[in-house]
Amino acid sequence: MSGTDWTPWPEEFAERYRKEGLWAGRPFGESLTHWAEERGARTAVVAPDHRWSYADLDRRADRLAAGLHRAGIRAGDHVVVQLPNLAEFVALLFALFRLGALPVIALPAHRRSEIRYFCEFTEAVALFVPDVHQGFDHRELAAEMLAGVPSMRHVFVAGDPGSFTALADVDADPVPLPARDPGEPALLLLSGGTTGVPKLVPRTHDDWYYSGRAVAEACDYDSSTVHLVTLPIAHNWTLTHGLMATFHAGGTLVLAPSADPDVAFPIIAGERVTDTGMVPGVALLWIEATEWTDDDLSSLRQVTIGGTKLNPELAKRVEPALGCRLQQAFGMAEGLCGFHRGTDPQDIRLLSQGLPVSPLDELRVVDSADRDVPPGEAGELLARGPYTIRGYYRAPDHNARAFSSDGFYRTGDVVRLLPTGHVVFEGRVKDQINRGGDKIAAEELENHLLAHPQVRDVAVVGLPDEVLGERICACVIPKGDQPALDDLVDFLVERGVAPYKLPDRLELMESFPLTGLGKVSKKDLVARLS
Ligand code: J2J
Repeated sequence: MSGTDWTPWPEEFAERYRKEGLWAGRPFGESLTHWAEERGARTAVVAPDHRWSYADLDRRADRLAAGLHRAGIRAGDHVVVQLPNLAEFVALLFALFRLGALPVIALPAHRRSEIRYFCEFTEAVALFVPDVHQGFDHRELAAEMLAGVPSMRHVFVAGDPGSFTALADVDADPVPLPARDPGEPALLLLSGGTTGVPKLVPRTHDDWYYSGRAVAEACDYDSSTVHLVTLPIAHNWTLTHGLMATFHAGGTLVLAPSADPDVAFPIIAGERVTDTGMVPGVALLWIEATEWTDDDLSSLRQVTIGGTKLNPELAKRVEPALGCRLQQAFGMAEGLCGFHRGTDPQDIRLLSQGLPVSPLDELRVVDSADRDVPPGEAGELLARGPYTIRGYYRAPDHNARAFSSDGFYRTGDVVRLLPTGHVVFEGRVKDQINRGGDKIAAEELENHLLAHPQVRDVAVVGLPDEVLGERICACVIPKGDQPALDDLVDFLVERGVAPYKLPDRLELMESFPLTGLGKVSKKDLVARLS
């Protein structure tokens, strides 16, 4: 990746992270080789498509890397990976790390609007998709990308490939590949986002490996850990807390196709799952399901809840219902994450969202003029540290706003710090909606809606919701005939917007309340509509 595409840590910070032993200086491809030598036959991945030992995974990653190399994919190429929870996703990730091709990790729910942007913006040469997932034929979308994106040359399909190449057939005898630089980006994650177009998060081998290790330590993972992933594996949270932390500890990663208790509970019983992560809405479903299920959940040691704030009343029900320890977690694709520790007392685990995982995480809580607030008071969280990025991919203008001049990431989250260092989430200053853990940038949705012929102006806000935390409300000043919610939803679907971004509610208005500076006051809109 070229020097203008991403922002490395200043040398004095990089040196300190190396000297303190946080950055291991080992690229991921090599880590897997090392794990396979050490652990051989131990089970690494269990998924609907395969059950692989560490040695199997290592072999498959090698053969896949060689097959992709034969197809013409090279170090420095960008590729877009949009795969659900399959073992092949894990092998592909390591194959790409070995090749030095940079994956953009898209969510299975993304559609034409997002995928096209990722492909064009990164000049991707390949797209990896499932055949049909949750009723959507990804091969049709891939055909559009191949026809419409000039850089795109290959489509690989997990499952029935149609006219494309089956991922399962990408297989060749391993070839020598040049060593990778662990200080360079290994993958591009998606930011939750606040802007008109999504932002990409470049994570290096060094920083991302370290975050996996730090999470494994915070969660007390060891070789007996069996971690179940029910959310999409493509989320930073599941990738770090699931994949990286579990592999770091030598445990087993179990990938489930869904968080539905009917699917997940028999897997917990069958695989003797010890740990899993979920958003609060799924926790509620699971708690309710324990009343009628007789699946054996006794192997669970800990469930981790995060992504959006867990209500303390729901938090209290978790341990009695699921029979295991509750841990809360917070984090962001940009890096910083926090988890509760085994030694944290119950009140801390019920009322805070976690403790940063690294001793070298630096947190500031500031007011609107960037001054530190008095200890214990709420303000915006700024973060810097060994696994928090210093800039988004190819976004110099946005970076100037999203990072302080001394390299702190402005999270847009309003928090308060307890004397123990635990973080309590209080709200948000960023223009984003958190719908059950799915993040929606209001501006992105507003841009789409402004293109609708019956929309003169629009403001998208999150309204409080008991189960999801927030729901999406589009406030519209109409032009001509008044649009209905279905009209707007159909329009967004037609434009290829991911289903999780579709508004739940429409409010028609004649004008918007304004702030003193003449901007739309979303705070007043939310207060008026809640
Ligand atoms: C309130 N808001 C939270 C929480 C994240 C671990 C856990 C989650 C993510 C994640 C992650 C929250 N309570 N417990 O990457 O490693 C909101 C904040 C944050 C944004 C980031 C991880 N946990 N949030 O959710 O990149 O607003 O990462 O800035 O998807 O989610 O979203 P995302």
